[in-house]
Parts: sequence; structure tokens; C-alpha cells
Amino acid sequence: MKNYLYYLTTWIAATIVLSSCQPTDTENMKVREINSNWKYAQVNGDLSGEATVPGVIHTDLLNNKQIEDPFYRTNEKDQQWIDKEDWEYSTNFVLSAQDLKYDNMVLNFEGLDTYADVYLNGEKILEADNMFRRWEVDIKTLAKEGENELKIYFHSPIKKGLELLETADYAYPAINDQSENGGLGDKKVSIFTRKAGYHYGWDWGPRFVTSGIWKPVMLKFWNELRINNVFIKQPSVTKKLAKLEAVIELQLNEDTEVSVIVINKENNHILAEQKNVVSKDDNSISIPFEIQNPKLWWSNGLGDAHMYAFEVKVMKGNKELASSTVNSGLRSLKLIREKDEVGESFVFELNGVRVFAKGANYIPNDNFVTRVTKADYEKIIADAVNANMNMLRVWGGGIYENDYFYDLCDQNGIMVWQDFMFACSMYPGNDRMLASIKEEAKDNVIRLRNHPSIAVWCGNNEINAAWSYYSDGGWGWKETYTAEQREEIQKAYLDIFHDVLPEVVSNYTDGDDYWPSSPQAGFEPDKHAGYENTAGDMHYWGVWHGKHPFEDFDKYKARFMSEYGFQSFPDFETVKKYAIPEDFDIESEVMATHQRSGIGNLRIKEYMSWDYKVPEDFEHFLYMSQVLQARGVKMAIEAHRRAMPYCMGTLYWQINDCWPVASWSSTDYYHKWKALHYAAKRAYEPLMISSFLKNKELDLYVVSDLLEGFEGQLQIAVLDFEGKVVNEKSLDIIVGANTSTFVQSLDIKTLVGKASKSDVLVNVKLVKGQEALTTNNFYLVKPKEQTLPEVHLSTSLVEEDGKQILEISTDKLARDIYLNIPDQEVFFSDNYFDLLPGEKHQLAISGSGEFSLDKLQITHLQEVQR
Ligand code: BMA
Repeated sequence: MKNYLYYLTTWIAATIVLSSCQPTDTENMKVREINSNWKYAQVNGDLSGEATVPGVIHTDLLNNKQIEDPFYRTNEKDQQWIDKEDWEYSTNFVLSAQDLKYDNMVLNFEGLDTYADVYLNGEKILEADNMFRRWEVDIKTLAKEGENELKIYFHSPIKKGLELLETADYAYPAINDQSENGGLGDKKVSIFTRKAGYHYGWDWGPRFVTSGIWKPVMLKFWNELRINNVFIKQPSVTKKLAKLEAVIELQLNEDTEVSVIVINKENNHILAEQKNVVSKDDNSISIPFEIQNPKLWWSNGLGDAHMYAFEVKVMKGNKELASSTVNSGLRSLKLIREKDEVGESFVFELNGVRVFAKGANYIPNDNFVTRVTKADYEKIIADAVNANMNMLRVWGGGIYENDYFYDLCDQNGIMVWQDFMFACSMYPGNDRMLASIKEEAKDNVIRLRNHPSIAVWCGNNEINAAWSYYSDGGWGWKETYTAEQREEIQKAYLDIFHDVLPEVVSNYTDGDDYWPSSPQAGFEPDKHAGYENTAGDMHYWGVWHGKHPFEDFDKYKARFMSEYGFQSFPDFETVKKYAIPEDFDIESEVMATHQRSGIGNLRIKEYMSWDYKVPEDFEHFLYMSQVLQARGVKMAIEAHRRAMPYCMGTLYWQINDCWPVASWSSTDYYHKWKALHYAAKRAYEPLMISSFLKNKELDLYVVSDLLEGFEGQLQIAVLDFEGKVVNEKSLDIIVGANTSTFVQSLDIKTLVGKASKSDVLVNVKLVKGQEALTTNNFYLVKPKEQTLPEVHLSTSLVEEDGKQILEISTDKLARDIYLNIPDQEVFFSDNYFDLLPGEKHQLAISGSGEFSLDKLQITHLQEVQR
């Protein structure tokens, strides 16, 4: 992993703008990006300036110093006027006589956000209305030699939305659309526009409804033929043989005889060659081929995520007419839903292995995604890998991510649960909307289908549950509508999620799995998810929304836990970036602006008071909120893993943030790991010892993702906080392969003997032969019921193999040790850990500048709970 400083500085510089596809020039195809000399202008006002493309109006105004940093303090409130304006973007590009000689010339818009009228040399060539679509316009007849003028008129998405609301017969639910913050009262307009839902606000996000050219604009020229698309289908992949099929779609001027070659770029080996006569109307070529003993693509933890590069060349005689390279990994990956004694399984099977999915939900990395850099993407995926994850869910209220995101998931063995972009709202289902959704789905499915990481396509986030009756365990949205309206909204729902989307997945992928809504208790639309499902996936928000205690994570488990979580505040170092000392109170206006869940602060305080003393001090409160979040989510992850193979996946809400905010995230906007990310890394280790505390017993489990079982030993030591051994025992166990093994219920009275259970901890080690494989500590009472001793910590800093290693030890038990160097960008390879008396712990420090022990700040639970 590259060091944190590298990511941070690149992030701050934020100069590398990602292009969603890599244009390649070949002899026959010329690609030119139109990304320079763009200007923007306010249509009904005076603001104008140089524009960055790809970009959006907010970042252009910011770059030209016409607005302040949108994320600073309460600036968001003053910037709500921007989305009510129309904006015009324009540039000129020059075409040579040579350019005009090409038979074909198109303008490609990889993404326009959102209501955009495009004019070339004064003529309207496109009316775009869906942020998620790609557009291509033939400009052969309109383009001229010399200067060409390109103008894009962006209509205010809010004004357009209001017009659509006017014509609608009723309002639609959109619980996270912060219309009030946008000055619109209760007018929720987000649902009318195919645009990222979170732009309109969310319970972790601000409201910035952007406009702009958010993906590259390209000019493409070619002569007789071009490759529109290559799809490497994988009809059958086993260890011994991959049966594959390259499906190549061509676009050509006239019927032509071509030969097509498929090459394995790794060794330049020709995998297949086929002669075809292709016509203008029937231009798809299918070439079967095989690879013996293929190197398979595995998810993180199970093996290499091997990628193949397939080059396709279209030849006419000896002349290459077009070529294209597709990267893909060979694997069979299926969502297995089969009936069993308890219900129906929900498990991903990769190359015949039933994989327990470990990961998190993922949201866009910024409100202004065009400034997310390659380094940001690399960092977030590295953080997922580093935390032993193998799956991320690209959640439906954001965007279909950038190609680079999926490339990284491919390379790192991170499976992707891909939502279509629909979340927590009902949507109109008129013909225009359905047609737009269909094209959006096609564009994105075709763009992403070669990525081996894509594990499932999911219709939407939480809509099935939200729409259904209270009595069915739902949120009861339908109860507020008349029978007629209900029928109409329901029809739109079924059309989108049970007709249009599954049909696109089935027509344009190689049998990829589709799941209509997350969560759902079965495929059929009436299978609403509640708290008791024995089929499908589950979002468990009893902890947090329902005020259930953390212990209930063990009670409510389904076949796949695709959401659950708990909030925390960001690190103080992060807070200092958006707030000033007078704001340092969680109820201050600035801190409240950066906390978008109405119940957020209350919930954090209430849960904190159940398990800890609630500190008065601001910094201590931030720290405690992170320790609390980590404690809760760790309990959840362990409960879900203990429930293997009944439960086969756990994705907590959420790995990242789109701005600096109090939220459910485990890494913040600046990629700073919260206590939760460190806890998740431990809880997601392939081998994990876990326990569940009952009244009189401690149930011990060992969970293993390893594909082979083994014989080992559990060494159990009951220690007091000064390190004295109160009791010890050792158990011979057999650790099952790829499952959870219940070891024993330990009687607490026997375990602690004369000691008090509030004064001891249970340290358990898993040992195989002489090798210590993993360890975990368990406490028998809540933290606030413990009297933690005063501690003396010793630290030293050494350099080993060019790395700065911090060694830390303690005389007595120290809990939740948090290391920080104020005002310095540092990454500690471990943090927020417990240290046993006499234990020495080594961890690496990386980041900017010299590290000095004098500046090292150590916080621990006993200090904060005093
Ligand atoms: C789930 C998500 C998000 C939301 C989160 C926290 O419902 O799907 O909509 O941000 O919970 O409330």
C-alpha cells in the first residue's frame, strides 16, 4: 500500500481528473478529448469563468473564487441558489481538412449532469436528460473545417423538477431529499430526474444539486469500420477449462469480409481467429474459444485476482481495421438461492466455493465526484483490502461508479454488489421515464459487464420494504395513497424493478444474477423484508433507528446482512478542517450542519450512556463516539460470522463519506480511519475467535474462512487488569473449514472463581502446533461497570527496513488506546486497541514529516472515563 501522505497530497492537489474510458487511437480510429478552453456563464446573471471539464458548476465557481469552500462550516446554506440557475458551457475546437476526410465523425458525451441542450455551430444536436447515460451524436454533416463552436445549456435541475412536480397528480415519497434545506419547503423533486439521489441531500450528505459536464467529451473519427463493443462471455469456467466467447459488435459503412483475431496479451498467443462477412444490419460476431487450465479470478483472501487482457483485432487482408483490448478475469460467480430446512440460502459461490462476503456499503467519495482522483479510488480500495474485505456494495443513491473503481475491484479481488441508482423513493413510471431507465441500464450494464468483480445487480435500495404495509413489516408508504394512486405507483415500481431492469440484465449479461431490491425476503415483489426473514437479504436497523441494544445484533440475523451500522463523529483532526474553536460543541450550528441525521446526536449519546460514561469534553466525546461505534459494529460482524453458514455475508453501512460529517462511515472524507475501520480489519480476519456473553455463560466460537479444516488448541486465560492469571485452561478443537465452529459454553462462575467478573478479562488464543494464529479478548461486563486502573504506557520509536515502528507497552490493562500526532498527517497501522499488562505492541507509522514521540498524543478509555 502506498503511504498515506502520498494519497493525501494527491488528494489535496486533486488535479488528476479521471476519464471514464481510455480513448485509444489506432490507425483507423482517432479519438480526441474536448476538455480544454471550456468557459461557463450564468444565463441570468453575471458569473462566468474558465471551466474544468470534466467538472460541475459548484467546483468551477469554487476554482474561480466565486464561492467559498462548500464544505466549510455552514457555507452549504449560502450556496443553494446555484441549483436554481441555468448555466451555459462553451468551447471551440478546430477540425482540419484531414479530420473531415474521415467517413465517420461523432461527438461522445460520457456523462452530462443533467438537463443539457447541446448545440454545435448553433444547431441543437442533443437534448440530454439523464446523468447516467452516455450520448453519441453523428456530426459528420454539421462539423466544418476550422473553428467549431460547442455549447451546452444546462437547465436548472430544480426548475425542471418543479415543472415536473406541477404536472404530477400527487407527490412521491423521497425521505432523504432535503427539500427544506434547498428552500423548496416540502417539494421533493429528486424523483423526477435521473440524477444521483444524494445530490439532493441524505442523512449523511449535504445538498448540492450540481450541473455540468461530469464525464469526458470526445470526438471520434474513423473510416470503414469500428468496434463498438467487445464482451467476453464465460459460459463455463472450471479449474481445468474456460469455455469462452468473444462477442464483438461492429459498426460499418458497408458489408465487408473481415477476419477477427482474439489474442491473449499476456503471451501474445492467438486464442481464436474467424472469418466473417459482416453487414450493416447484422454486425455482431461471436467467436468461441477456450483456455486450458485458466488462472482463475479469486476474491481477496481466497487467491489471486488474476486478470487476462484480451485483444481483439479486426483485419481486412493484412490491414488492421480496428482493435480493442478488454481486461477480464475468469471465474464462475453465482448468487445461490436454494431452498433449505430453514428457508432459502443467499450466498455467493465463486469457482465452486461458497464465500462469506465481508465488506461494507460504499457511497460516492465526494459530493462533487469529478474531483475524486485516482489516488482517492486507490486509497479506498486499499483500505477495503487492508481491512480483509472481499465485497463492497455500490449503493443505489449515488452513481454507477467510474471505470477505474471497478478496475481496482477487479485487481484486488473485491466483489461488487451493484445497485441500480434508485434509493428510498418511489419513482414515476411513465413511458418516457421507463425508456430513459432502460437506456441508462443498458449503458451501464454494457460498460461494466466484463468486470469479474460484479457479483450481482440489484434493482434498488430499500424501496420494496418502504412501500409495503406496516403490517407486512414495511415502512407503510403506500398507506398514504388512494387505491388508484397506489395501483399506479405500484405498477411503476413493478415495471422498473421486475421488468425493465431484470430484462436488461438478462439480455446484456452472461446470465448475471439480479436481485430486485435490497432488502427483500425472496425474489417475488410481495416478499417484503422484515426482522425475521429466513430468505433473502436484510437491512437491520433495529440497532440505531429502533434503539435495540448492540447485543441484539446476535438476535436479528438473516441469510445475508447487507446493511446495519452505527454513527460516530469524525476524528478531531478532521473536524478542525471544517470547524473553528467556537464550533467545538456537538450541538453548535456548524457541527449540526455536519450531522444530517435528525436523531444522530441523540442516538449516539443514548447508546453511549448505556455502555460508557458520557464525557463532557468535546474531543473526548468525539473519541468515545468512535469507540462506541467500533464496539457496536464489531459485535454485529462477529454475530453474523458466527452464524455461518446460515448467514453468508455482512456489509456494514458504510465505508466512506462524501464530505466531512458525523456518519456511519468507517473511514472519513479525508480517508482517515475511524476506530471502526481498525475493528473491522480485526473482525474480518480469516480466522476469528468470537464469543457471545449470556447471563451465566460465555459461548466460544472459532470462525474460519480457510478452505481446509485443522486441529488446534484454544488457550484461555482469565486475567485481572494487573495481569495476574486468575484461571487458565486449554481446549483441543477442530476448526471447521469455511464455517463457524461452536466450541463450548464456559461457565462464568467457574471461569472467574473468586474474582469479580468486572475486574477480569478473558484472553483466548488459537494455536496450531507452536504457531499462535489469532487472539481475542473478552470482557464480562460493560465498560462502564469496570474500574479500569491508572496506567503507565511506554513508547519507543525505531526504524526497521526503512519503516518507522512504534513500540508501545503498558504496566496494566489499557483499553481503546488512540494514537494521534496533532496537525500531522499520519497513518498508524494499528490504532484503538487494547493492551494487556506487560504486552508489547509494535505498529508502523507512515505519513508526512518527521515523527517525534514528544508530539505523540495517547488517549485511552480510562483517561476519558475518569
Ligand atoms: C440505509 C441506507 C441509507 C442510509 C442509511 C443510514 O437505509 O440505505 O439510505 O443513509 O441507512 O440511515
